[in-house]
Amino acid sequence: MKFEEIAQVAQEVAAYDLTNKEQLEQFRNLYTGRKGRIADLFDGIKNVAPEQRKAYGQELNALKEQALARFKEKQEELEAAGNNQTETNFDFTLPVVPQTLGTRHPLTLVREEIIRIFERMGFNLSEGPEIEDDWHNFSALNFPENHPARDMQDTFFVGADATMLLRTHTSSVQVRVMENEKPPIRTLSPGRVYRNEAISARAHCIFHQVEGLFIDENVSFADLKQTLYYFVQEMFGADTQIRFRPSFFPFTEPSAEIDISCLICKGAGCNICKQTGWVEIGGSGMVDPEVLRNCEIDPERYSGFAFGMGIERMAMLKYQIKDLRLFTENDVRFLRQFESL
Ligand code: 2U9
Repeated sequence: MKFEEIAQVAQEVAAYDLTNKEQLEQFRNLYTGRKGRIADLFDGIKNVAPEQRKAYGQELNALKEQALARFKEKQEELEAAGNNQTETNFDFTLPVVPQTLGTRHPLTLVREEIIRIFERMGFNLSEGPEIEDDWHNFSALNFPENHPARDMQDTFFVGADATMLLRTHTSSVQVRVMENEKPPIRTLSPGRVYRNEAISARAHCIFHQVEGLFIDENVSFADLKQTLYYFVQEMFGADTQIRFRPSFFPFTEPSAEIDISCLICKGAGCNICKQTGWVEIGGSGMVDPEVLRNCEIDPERYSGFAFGMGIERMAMLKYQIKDLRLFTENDVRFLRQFESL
């Protein structure tokens, strides 16, 4: 009977759930403590038949060892887990802190869209320095010595002798392309340009342009019109009208301003188009033979067209932005409204 009791307690000791400190304490009270079951069994030795006492004592000692070993093992495990505070105390049910994704700047979105459209027509991209010399920014482009753009009031000159300047248009990049490459040339040069202007809702001393240049044999004004017509349809939608108004630039002849039908009122007249139904997006023209000659391209063999458009202007029209300063203020309430990354 007594032997069966030892076996019974041994089973309980092996199966006892010991996953926390409270259970460990109960286990001690129930089995290994001074008033526990194992101590009771030791007390009961006097009732065991003398010839069985030795065997009984051995089995009881084995049970005691087993119970103490189990207690010690679990106690060490729980202590080790208790030292690793961060893991045990972390509340996995807490809501996560949301990860905020950035958005692309509206000028980047518009620039990339323009590039994609002209790439489909076979234009490549060209880049050049923002600090330029007089030749690439003015002289090669046929600006006369006394042209107002060469004035300090209009252009930022750099250095004590003012021989360098911050480019006033990306035409300087296209001059470099013409100097370095033979026609056919189809290139697009987007980039930052600088003009000495007071900052307002409509003007900034830093802004962005995209200019295009197409030089080959037999390039005509009809090619210019068709290229820009395709661009406007793709950029602003198939129901957008385009018109050309005669103009003058030193580097093109003939020259024309590019207008599109107002995106807001579709030509009916509104505040954006000042009731005219038309808004200007840039300028264009046939490259002046003198400019081709300056870049050592034979104007008897080659002709070409060029155009320039303001990226801010197109972004303002596309997204109905009324103040140019929003593009450079980095106010996230403004920036967050555009396409996320
Ligand atoms: C070369 C020869 C000719 C580029 C051109 C314009 C007309 C033009 C303005 C529009 C608004 C600049 O962003 S804006 O302020 N640009 O009106 N640009 S033709 O003509 C070139 C370029 C390079 C070698």
